[in-house]
Amino acid sequence: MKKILVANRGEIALRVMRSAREMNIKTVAVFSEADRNALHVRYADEAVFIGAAPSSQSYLVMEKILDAALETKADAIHPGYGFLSENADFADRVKAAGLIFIGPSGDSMRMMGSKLAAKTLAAKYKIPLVPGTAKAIDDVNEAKATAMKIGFPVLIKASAGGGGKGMRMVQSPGEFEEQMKLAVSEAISSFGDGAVFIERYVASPRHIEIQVLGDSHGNVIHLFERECSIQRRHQKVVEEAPSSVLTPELRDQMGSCAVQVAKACKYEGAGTVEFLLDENRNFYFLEMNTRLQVEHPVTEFITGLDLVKEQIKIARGEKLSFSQKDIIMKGHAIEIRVCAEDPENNFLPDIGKLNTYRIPQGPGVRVDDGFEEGMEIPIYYDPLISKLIVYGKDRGEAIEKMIRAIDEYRISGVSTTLPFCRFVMKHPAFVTGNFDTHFVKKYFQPGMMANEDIAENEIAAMLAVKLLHVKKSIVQQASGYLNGHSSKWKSSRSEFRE
Ligand code: MV4
Repeated sequence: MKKILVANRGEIALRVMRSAREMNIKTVAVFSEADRNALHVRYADEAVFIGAAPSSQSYLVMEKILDAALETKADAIHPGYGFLSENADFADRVKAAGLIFIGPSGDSMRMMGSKLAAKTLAAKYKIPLVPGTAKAIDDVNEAKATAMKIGFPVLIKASAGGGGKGMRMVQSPGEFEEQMKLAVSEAISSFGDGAVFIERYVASPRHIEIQVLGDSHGNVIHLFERECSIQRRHQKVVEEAPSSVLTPELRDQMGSCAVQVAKACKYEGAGTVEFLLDENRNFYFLEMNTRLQVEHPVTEFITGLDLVKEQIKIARGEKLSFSQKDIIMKGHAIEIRVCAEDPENNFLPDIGKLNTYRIPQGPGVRVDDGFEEGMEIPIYYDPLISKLIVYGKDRGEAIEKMIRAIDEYRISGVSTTLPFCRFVMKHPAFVTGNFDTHFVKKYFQPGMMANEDIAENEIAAMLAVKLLHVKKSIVQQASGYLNGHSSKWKSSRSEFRE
């Protein structure tokens, strides 16, 4: 493999090119009209223009990417994440064009792209699944009877969905029929596939995923977990490894299940097996993501591996150079996503120019970004400016390092999620590790980030509402009182920890 075309943009395109360069492999960038001056274009050895700014006319057009690869005589394509990365037909077409797709086969992707097929496969290996239907439901009455057996609330999920898309909660039998009809028609219009299934609703889960690597010789290993419960509308905001709730035994069990899922679909490359963990630490397989994920750097920190290099070696047909027992995790890593969004305004994407852009540095700090000072954030793509990843000897040190790094970051010109991430790092529920996927909606409201003392007072006031059901006016009084007497409340705030 002498030349890789990277079919992506932004931080992930740069991330892939850096590893390729260290392996003495040439790189080709592709770029849209909006990315003429982008860093990934300047970093690559060659660059090919592929069309107008909207991704539907550039980064998503298979024909243009394939032509660019053939024209520059690249011998492989790395898809990054998003765009064409989980498109089974694209993987097949890359192969048919005589090129190497750095990722799993089209068949593995298709198998995991169908959540029902994935569940059926997992069931064969006795991997724990959330109680529910194992096949597509088409008869409403039968489905309703099943839902009654499972117990409400239930979730109706689209088989072709995933990542939270095409999910509907049903609270009671009376709503079932209507919700199911809506779910089916939504699945048809969004995915062209009306197959849906039902699952018991797990009320307060954690989202824990296992990183796996599989080679073309049938070897599969796992690289432990990433805790991704801090998310907003299915967009992860903070990711960390390891999870503070997994015991070594549970880690082994979940890891073995993930390896079995990957083996069952003959997985090649880097993949992620997603689980829900309930309050009693029961875990359930949800789905598999057949790409390198945004949050892969936390795994790189705790294992010392370079996942892109591993992907490239696997794509070259090499055997994994280690076995499960060689993989040791050490320390603690946390990643935050720095997005051009306004946390004070419902996380509305904010576009504009990065007037100031200075990144944090120092021991244990990694910034993966694709911008520099003076650049415009294009409106056409996702609002990720950078990923800030820190590594410490333990979770406490990693949190302290993250706060220090956030405070060093200087960005002006656009609003970012940095203050929100700082709020998370300081929140007692995060610090104690006592949180689930409802963290953001449970604890965050605009106005809480301005300064730490106020934020803590408002948390106290919010908890007071929850615990005592006191009237709003009293809480406002309390909040006013608290703002003037923060030290008193700070000293006793441990009482408010969940
Ligand atoms: C669930 C669930 C509760 N019960 N399934 C959302 C993403 C997709 N991968 C599956 N998701 C969920 N499935 C059952 N049976 C709750 C979620 C869920 C969620 C999962 C992980 C991380 C964040 C989430 C936010 C809302 C809902």
